[in-house]
Amino acid sequence: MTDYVPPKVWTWDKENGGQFARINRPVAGATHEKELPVGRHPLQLYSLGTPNGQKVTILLEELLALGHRGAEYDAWLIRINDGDQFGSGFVAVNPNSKIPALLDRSGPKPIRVFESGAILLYLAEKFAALVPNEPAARAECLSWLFWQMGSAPYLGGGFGHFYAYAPLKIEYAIDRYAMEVKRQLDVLDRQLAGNEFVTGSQYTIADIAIWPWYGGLVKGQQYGAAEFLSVQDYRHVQRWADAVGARAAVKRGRIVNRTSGPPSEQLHERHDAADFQARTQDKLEGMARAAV
Ligand SMILES: N[C@@H](CCC(=O)N[C@@H](CS)C(=O)NCC(=O)O)C(=O)O
Repeated sequence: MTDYVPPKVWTWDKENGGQFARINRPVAGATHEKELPVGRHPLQLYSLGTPNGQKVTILLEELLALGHRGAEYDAWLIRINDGDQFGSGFVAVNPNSKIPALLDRSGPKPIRVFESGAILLYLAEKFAALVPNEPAARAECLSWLFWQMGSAPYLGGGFGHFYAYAPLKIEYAIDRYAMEVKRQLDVLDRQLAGNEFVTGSQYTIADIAIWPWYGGLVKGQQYGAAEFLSVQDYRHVQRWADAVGARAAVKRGRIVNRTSGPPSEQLHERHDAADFQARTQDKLEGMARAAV
């Protein structure tokens, strides 16, 4: 416990520390003028390979794998630690200044879409893929999609923040969010006990939304918290995480716009399907150089 007593009126303390202190601020809007680049494809994605960013690149790779050529995309890197999300061009696409943000330039007038859940639904509807049409199946899919959108802030903003990023370890906060994250994992584990994918036998945008967060968590890729949360206990989530992670489109999508992890799992920008191949080639040449 601390002896902090909140003042009558909160004021912005720029010195409050923490990993994201440099970019956090209590006001919205652009901080500087900066146009966004535009590539040759119908879809322009401005993002970063965090779990929220991965959702969209995985869906785009799945759509391309299904043969939807209209899903060709340019994925531009938005470095949030450098404040790119506060550039005027980005704010025009997402007034909330968070990745991912999408501009669909396939029609006469560009359409902007922000919020990862909205982008998933927009693209799934646009290509009539990976979201069921039948009312009951569609309701189930949207319920799990929005479950993820509502749950992620507890996992990332709550648990992840206080366990991994906060400048001090606060037992009360870590306990509160660890409890909620374990409850969410149990919700998912029970659902997956009787279902191959989250909503049944069909792989949908619900799986695509949930996998980068909870799949990553149970596979030990989030916050270094696998042991702390006993993630091995969620057997059905583990099985599902492996199955989704083995899909070729997921393997491609999860590395787009990534700037952390092993270099072989980072493709900073994607403008062509051949970029994945080129990255592998670079890696092989790098290994050959290292071996000389
Ligand atoms: N609810 C939003 C959350 C997006 C979000 O939190 N994005 C983070 C990266 S994962 C971000 O851009 N943060 C930059 C900032 O807060 O300034 C969504 O799902 O799209």
